[in-house]
Amino acid sequence: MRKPLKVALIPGDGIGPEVIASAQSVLEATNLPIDYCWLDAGWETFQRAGTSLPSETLVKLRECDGALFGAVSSPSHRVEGYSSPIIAMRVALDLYANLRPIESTPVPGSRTNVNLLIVRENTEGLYVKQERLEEGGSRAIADRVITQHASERITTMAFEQAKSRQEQRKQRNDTPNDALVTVVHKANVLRVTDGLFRETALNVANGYPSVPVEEQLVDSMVYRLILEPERYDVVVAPNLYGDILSDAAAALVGGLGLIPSANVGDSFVLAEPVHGSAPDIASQGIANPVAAIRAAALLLTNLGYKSEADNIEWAINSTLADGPKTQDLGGTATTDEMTEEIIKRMK
Ligand code: GGG
Repeated sequence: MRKPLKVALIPGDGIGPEVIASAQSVLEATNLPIDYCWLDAGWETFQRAGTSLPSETLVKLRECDGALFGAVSSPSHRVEGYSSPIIAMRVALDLYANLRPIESTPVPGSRTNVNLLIVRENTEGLYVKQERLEEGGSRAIADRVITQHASERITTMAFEQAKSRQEQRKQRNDTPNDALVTVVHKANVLRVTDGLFRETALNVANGYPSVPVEEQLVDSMVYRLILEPERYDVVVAPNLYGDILSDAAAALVGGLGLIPSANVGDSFVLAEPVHGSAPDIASQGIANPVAAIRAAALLLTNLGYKSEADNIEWAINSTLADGPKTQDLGGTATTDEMTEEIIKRMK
């Protein structure tokens, strides 16, 4: 018998606790042996404990096989001593790739034939948060760091994902079978930083002659993504571009309430919904749990439990097609009702 998985649950703020509770119920319904470890992080943790990421959280996280994070509401204004815990966790655990699958869903308004993966660099760019004020506060500067090392490993991840997606399509006899990696940058303006990202990415591409590659400026990428999302397969981008592109892409397939992500490193995975903490609907029991449940499925896939993950995905799509739906999808179901329906439909 396999030893139980140890999964950390970090609910965070706003709707985080509600959707993580749903994801845990679905994980329990898989009947996999899982030991859970509840950990603190977020704005509420900061208000209570004076830190948004207690050192105990990081110590315990490292003892787990993987983690599921809810959401955080970092304030938009500067608060002395506060910094975003999710960004700190990505850096501390070297979770250098943020994988965001965007697929057509059976809900009204979703575009058809969309099946793409956004591979977002997760540790640098503007998110190094090296900001300062000059000239008595009238000039604000942010350093934007791009390294060859991070650009190389994120692009390698993108090409490896493209190869494995191609293999899966072949096995399912899906058409079209074409892999494509789109490298997103703005090297025509940011010649040094995005220039290094572009050059490094295209060098990595040379090692994958069987996977076609193209490059796209980030502004035209947004335009083309909205015009013809079905032409994309794997999209790799520096940190902030990847973040913005994935919210835009979510809007094409039913909204942020449906989209999961996995922060992946060489030895750890932390999955989370792409959405934030939605404080306007927190504690009302009406949040859409699907993105968090999908994040749980992504976690299982990354931990080697693909058939359990596929079962969860199947039950979600079946529920989205003809089951009760939460308000963001035009229905009246509560978080619990939608979760229970998904569990009921799992095989
Ligand atoms: N589950 C993803 C999430 O919480 N997104 C919002 C986010 O990343 N915010 C950054 C922050 O508030 O620190």
